[in-house]
Amino acid sequence: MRERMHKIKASHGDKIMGEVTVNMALGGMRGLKSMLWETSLLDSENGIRFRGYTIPELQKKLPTAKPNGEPLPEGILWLLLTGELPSKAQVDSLSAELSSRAELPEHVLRVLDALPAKAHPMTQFTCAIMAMQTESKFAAAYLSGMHKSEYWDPVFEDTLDCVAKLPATAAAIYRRSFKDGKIISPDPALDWAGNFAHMMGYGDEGTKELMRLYMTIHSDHEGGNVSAHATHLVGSALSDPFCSLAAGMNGLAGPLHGLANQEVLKWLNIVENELGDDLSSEKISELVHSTLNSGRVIPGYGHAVLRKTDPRYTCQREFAMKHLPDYPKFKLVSKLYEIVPTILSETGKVRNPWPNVDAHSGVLLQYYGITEENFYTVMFGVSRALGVLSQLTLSRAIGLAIERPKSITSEWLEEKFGKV
Ligand code: NMX
Ligand code: MLT
Repeated sequence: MRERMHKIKASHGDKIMGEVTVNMALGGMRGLKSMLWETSLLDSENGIRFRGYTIPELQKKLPTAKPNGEPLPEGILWLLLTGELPSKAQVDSLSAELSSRAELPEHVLRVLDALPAKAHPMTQFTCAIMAMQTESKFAAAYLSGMHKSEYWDPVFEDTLDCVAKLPATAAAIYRRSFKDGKIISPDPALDWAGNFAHMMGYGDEGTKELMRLYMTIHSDHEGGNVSAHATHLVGSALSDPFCSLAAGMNGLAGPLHGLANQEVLKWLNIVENELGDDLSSEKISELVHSTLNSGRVIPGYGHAVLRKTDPRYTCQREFAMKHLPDYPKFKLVSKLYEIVPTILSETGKVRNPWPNVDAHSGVLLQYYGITEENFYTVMFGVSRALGVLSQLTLSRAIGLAIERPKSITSEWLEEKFGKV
């Protein structure tokens, strides 16, 4: 990889990739091509491709736990890290490797216990990730004075350690916040996602299959989204993977990003209560307008890059049609899909009126009994770690530089382009 990167730099280093407008600087850098992200690429029309593969392709090509089942997320971790599709034996070996690294340092649970059980699960999650930082092999190796060409190796070790420990961490948060607080030990015979469901207290096959799909599709969404970019930025200062991931997770906790899945459920519950049995288009339109008129967004709709329905929404819809076609909350989600895009388009300002991943995920979890929506972003975060930490390993392998873009002031703009 390094050799290829040197060649790309030597051959194309001074080529121009695009232009930077004032709107980009003022508008969240939308569309600005300015970072390298190898693990996935987002197309505005067709959605995410993980190392070139679409979600439907991966549902066919990645090893599964059962015949015609959902992909095992260990498979996507392998793919993101190596660029190659793994065999079932390789996925099983990675499952075993993660399982051997899964035990939590005892103090992580004590850190969690120091927080009130009603602290938001995302707050607990980032605190627990920071508590695990004591175990960072990269931080220890850096302190002992390693050569920069070797950074990737302990970053890779930390990546595996962290990914291995996140399900138990998240499950501990779930159990202390919403259940009896008793920790459920992992089942060494289970895969990474199946074990996550099991440790949360859900032993049935349906929840395990949903967890496998959920963990696969939320793993990566190219580099510019807030959680990926934050992880990347902090990692570029050679902060270790635990510090970097915690930064990303604090970004994921924002309602315009990962917390949207929680917000969707809260909003769906309000809509459901208001509607009663009346699923009429008129009544739903009224409620959508009332949310917009109160200066709030419709959670789960819109996207900074996508301009069509998110394929992650579509595959969850297909899962619902297969496993829970008559579930009333699924029917409501489907009805909203018919109505919301037209209303958002009519505002004349929403660039993408279509649903994103978060518009669907909560309803599937509700069906299987995971009804505590404040926990949903933690599940998103466990999955997102697969992508952002894989890229962090690759970033250190190819020696990407510390991030330091140039900022400007409004006076600078006026001096350059004219006083307004
Ligand atoms: N409901 C109402 N207004 C919206 C929505 C929406 N779902 N989406 C965009 N807009 C508004 C947006 O607030 C902005 O208004 P204003 O000019 O008054 O500030 C205007 O439309 C133009 O925004 P866009 O350029 O279309 O969207 P942008 O790229 O700035 O933001 C999101 C993208 C995803 C932040 C935005 O669509 C949104 O807030 N959606 C709802 C929250 C959500 O579902 N987030 C989850 C994203 C996926 N994820 O998991 O991270
Ligand atoms: C994501 O999965 O990160 C979201 O869809 C947000 C984004 O890509 O900007």
